[in-house]
Amino acid sequence: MLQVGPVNPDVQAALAGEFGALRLPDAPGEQEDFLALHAGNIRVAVCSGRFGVGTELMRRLPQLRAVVNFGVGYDTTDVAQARERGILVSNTPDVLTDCVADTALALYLDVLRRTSAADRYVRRGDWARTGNFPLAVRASGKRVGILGLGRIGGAIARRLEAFGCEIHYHNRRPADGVPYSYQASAEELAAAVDVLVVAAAGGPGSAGLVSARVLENLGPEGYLVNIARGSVVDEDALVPALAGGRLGGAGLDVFAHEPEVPAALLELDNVVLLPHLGSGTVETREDMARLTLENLRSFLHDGTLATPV
Ligand code: 8YV
Repeated sequence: MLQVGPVNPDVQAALAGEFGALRLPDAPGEQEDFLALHAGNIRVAVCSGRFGVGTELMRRLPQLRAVVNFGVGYDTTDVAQARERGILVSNTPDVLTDCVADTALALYLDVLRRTSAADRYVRRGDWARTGNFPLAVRASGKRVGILGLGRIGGAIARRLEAFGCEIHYHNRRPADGVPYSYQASAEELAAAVDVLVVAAAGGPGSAGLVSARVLENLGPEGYLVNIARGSVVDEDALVPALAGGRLGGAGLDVFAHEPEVPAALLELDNVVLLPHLGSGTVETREDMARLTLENLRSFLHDGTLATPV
């Protein structure tokens, strides 16, 4: 068994103890020797977050039969190759839906009502020095577009309904039985709403879906919230749009090159920046760890996964 990259502490403890997993060295220079020695014996890989079983690593593991991923997103693993070779892949759906949706709402409220910016204003002593904080934008009753109305997108939409928002969405195909307005493209979705919330899965199919044109359609009065993957947004277009006032603001939990955040964003007061903490609560991470280990034990027991992708 192989551990790829850092994983949650509970999973880590089980991997090192119960499963006696080997850890792939982080330094690329050391990986070569490690793989020369162990690659032929690896049947299961466990990974998380930014570190998956990508194209090259998967090619180097001829006996690989399962990839167990801590996290709902598995865009760092080469699922096309896995499918071709009959390698099973699991993730941790459902258990993190509420927390990630809560994070989207936190960003939504923060970027529109400017609570983090106002907090900085108080801490700087500006309230006493210069008077009241400038007025923010109303968060209730807005037109909101959900890009990717899956489990997490749906949970975000239900929360926004309670705020009296008018919900639009775009998926590849209209979803059955949802009461929201379908828009045929990301461009059309952005043109129809005040706030665009990105909840689409990452990976090659969604890369750059929030393009310069989408941002232009949102416009100077529009806002972007992203709790999905940085790759879904054209970050090279986003940063100058925010800096140049061509987009009203953004609440971002994810970035194209994590943990790097574009330096220009740090200077902007109309941007809320989080360090990819969407699922980051004690309870949810415990549930994710439990589900990861359930997948692992199930595979070792009878070759099946509890939550295959
Ligand atoms: C990370 C996430 O997996 O589930 C996902 O897809 O992005 C997160 O929950 C988590 O931060 C562990 O790295």
